[in-house]
Amino acid sequence: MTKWALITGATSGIGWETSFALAAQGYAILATGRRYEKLVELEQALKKAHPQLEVKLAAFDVSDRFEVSEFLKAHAADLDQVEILVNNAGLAKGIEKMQEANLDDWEVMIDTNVKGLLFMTRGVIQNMIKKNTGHIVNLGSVAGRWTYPGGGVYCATKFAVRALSEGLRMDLLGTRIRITNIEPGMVNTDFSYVRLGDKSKADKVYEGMTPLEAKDIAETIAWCVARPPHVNIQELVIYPTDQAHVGQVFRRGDGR
Ligand code: NDP
Ligand code: 8X3
Repeated sequence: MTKWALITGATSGIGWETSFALAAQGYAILATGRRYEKLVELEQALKKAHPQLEVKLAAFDVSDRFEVSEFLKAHAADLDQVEILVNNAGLAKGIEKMQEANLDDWEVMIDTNVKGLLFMTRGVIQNMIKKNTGHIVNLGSVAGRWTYPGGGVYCATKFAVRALSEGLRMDLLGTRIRITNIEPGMVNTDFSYVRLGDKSKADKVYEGMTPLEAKDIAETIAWCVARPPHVNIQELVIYPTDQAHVGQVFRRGDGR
């Protein structure tokens, strides 16, 4: 029977690359995100790399409970075969201090990074329990372990991802379902552009240093998934070599 990997936020960055990494391991890909045209682009690229690959697409907003439930209904048969869920859809908005930040940005971050992850998890978990197999990979962040100025609410959402991953492992103990929380440092994707809304400001984030690439995280996810069934990589912090800590980045030209 075909095993499917359901990936949220597959239209860009880490989710896009994870689709290729899991396709290379033989998983059929159920790719989701809001931008349908990007999903179509992804499908074409995946099929070019793996002509026999089964790919399905679904465009919806993970933070919208109604849209998630429509997706779950429409794909009920596919969900029976989902072995891997990668809860990757997520974002940061703004870098303002909490006393000045935009309330809409807070809601978008909390709704997407926390509620979206919960809606998707709840949607697949019953089937995984029935089959007594499955692996949920959550995209946390180093921001889910350490806070930085101007990042309080984004960090809170990623602290929540860590707590939810831990809680799921506890509630699912005794099943064969694995839960992994991947916690990357700086990865060069659309993340900073989405956060800052300005290309030159986004480019500056990675200036003079070598960030991680989305492929680095995708390969890490694929490695976690490929461990034998009795091995669960619970949490994995992955920084670029040029980053020692959330607020400590080495930039060439720093005088060292
Ligand atoms: P990108 O901006 O490149 O990708 C984010 C993805 O999330 C897009 O595919 C986007 O798709 C999707 N997405 C955002 N909001 C929603 C929504 N409401 N419903 C459905 N899909 C949504 O960023 P990254 O690849 O870097 O980010 C992926 C994950 O990794 C995020 O959870 C992020 O917090 C985390 N992360 C990123 C780090 C980094 O430095 N880049 C470091 C640590 C963690 P679309 O717009 O089509 O909906
Ligand atoms: C993204 C990494 O350090 O920009 O989660 O918050 S950071």
